[in-house]
Amino acid sequence: MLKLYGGARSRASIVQWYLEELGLEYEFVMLDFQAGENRQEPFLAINPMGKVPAIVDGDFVLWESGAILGYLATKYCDVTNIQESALLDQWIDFANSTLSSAMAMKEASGTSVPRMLDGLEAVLSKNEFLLGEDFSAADVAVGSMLYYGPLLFGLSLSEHEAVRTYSEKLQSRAAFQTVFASR
Ligand SMILES: N[C@@H](CCC(=O)N[C@@H](CS)C(=O)NCC(=O)O)C(=O)O
Repeated sequence: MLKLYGGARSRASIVQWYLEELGLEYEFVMLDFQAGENRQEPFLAINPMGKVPAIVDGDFVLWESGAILGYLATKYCDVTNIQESALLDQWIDFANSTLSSAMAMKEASGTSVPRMLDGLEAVLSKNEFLLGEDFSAADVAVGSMLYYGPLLFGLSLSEHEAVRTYSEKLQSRAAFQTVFASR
């Protein structure tokens, strides 16, 4: 069975949300950060960076939440089309690099994040989900940032109606509730 390594209130929730969406069986291995379990063996053999999330799927080991989302989508949603796969990567990179770092930096109160929300607003005014009509790993990646943004960085979605509605819709999904409501 696939093992997901995480900690209390960690980005492992992003991967766990997608595992729940896919209806996969998995074991959640909770590391005790206070005790430094993530910085010691045996976990360092799984992720030498000492960070979660990480997964072990059979004899395959992978870390970085974005890479894990891409792997799960490819493996369990039969993403065989190279362009669909590239679009997934595009949104996952946008969420985990561009949007995430802009939110975490002081510029969050400047123009960069509002401009990104404008871009999202344009996409979500036309499509229900980021890749069109169907929910995908792209929505997990971006939806997670839209959840963490207001919670951790004071991000406001009040001037972006389509983004706010999209975010609320994602957060009402059963799989999201299963993971985040208990945290
Ligand atoms: N870009 C990485 C970030 C991973 C990360 O920073 N994880 C944090 C928890 S949210 C962690 O493991 N921190 C423990 C530490 O650095 O000691 C990802 O998305 O997987």
